Amino acid sequence: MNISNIKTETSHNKRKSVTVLGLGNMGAAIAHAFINQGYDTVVWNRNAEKCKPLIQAGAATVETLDGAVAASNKIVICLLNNTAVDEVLGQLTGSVAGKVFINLTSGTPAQARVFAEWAESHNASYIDGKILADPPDVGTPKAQFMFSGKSSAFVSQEHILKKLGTITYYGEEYGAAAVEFMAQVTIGYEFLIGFLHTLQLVHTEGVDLTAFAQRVAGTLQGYGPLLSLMVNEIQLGTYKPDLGPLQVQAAMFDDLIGHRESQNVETVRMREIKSLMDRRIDGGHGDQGFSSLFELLGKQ
Ligand code: FVH
Repeated sequence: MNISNIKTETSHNKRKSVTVLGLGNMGAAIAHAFINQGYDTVVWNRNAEKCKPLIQAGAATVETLDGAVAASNKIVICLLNNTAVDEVLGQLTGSVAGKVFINLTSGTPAQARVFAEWAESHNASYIDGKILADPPDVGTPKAQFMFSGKSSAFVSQEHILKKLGTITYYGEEYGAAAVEFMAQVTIGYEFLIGFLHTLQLVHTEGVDLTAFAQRVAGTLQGYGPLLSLMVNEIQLGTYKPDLGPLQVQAAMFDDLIGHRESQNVETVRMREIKSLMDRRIDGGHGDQGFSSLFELLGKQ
């Protein structure tokens, strides 16, 4: 595969060329979105086989990683994890001065800051991006993209980033998008593992899971105001008895745990909540609400 079919970076198409490093499920979806939007899209993947469908769709490719990075001023990276990103960036030998690296790989705020330092030390710019979407949604408003980094760099790339989906900018602190991403993903997993536990429980009791899931979806509608109320209580430090006083809530937990045990459903998470409640009650806060457990969840 040769580079000859790549238009050189001239002023007329400077805004219309992009390189995508990483053509897994998500990376390929991103490359397709750029191709569909008429961008001169250069693709690279460690396993070059994955370039072929993109070439058929209109992408260009090059033999080497350096060549792919040299072919555009916008380098979008979407690899399995930031260990891979570190490995790939470490393989670059050419100058990257003046380029903008847009890293869409999942990762931590600390990793974002390290890559930003790398870019700045090579006279390049860095935008950290995180994705809350499934690959088929990329290129539609359903796909949520979070970004952070220097506002000048973000604004200069906003036009192309908008082509990927609904974008939100979290500010100049390089790790800000990753903070939001990690928090949103964590809440999702925390909720969904609880949901799976409860599906096990109702399943053992012969409840129809589809109907139950619909009822849970309805109940979740009411959680918005409760989240704001709990944040307010944490900020005030007053901990009004949301969900009722802790001592009343704790009294119900022996039954909750006993019921799960009787159905051979895992009780580890319920026991963790009960022990937190007991600690708060023993500390003289039995009249406070569930939000007061917040006081026990930081470094003790
Ligand atoms: N897929 C999804 O639904 C989620 C949605 C939310 C965001 N994630 C994140 O997107 C990143 C990429 O995920 P992915 O689904 O594309 O992952 P894979 O299909 O497994 O592709 C992984 C690509 O990474 C390349 N790669 C892995 N290790 C290395 C390495 N050491 N050096 C160079 N490239 C590496 C791999 O290359 P190859 O195995 O094909 O040669 C793929 O291109 C990810 O952060 C998700 O958390 C997706």
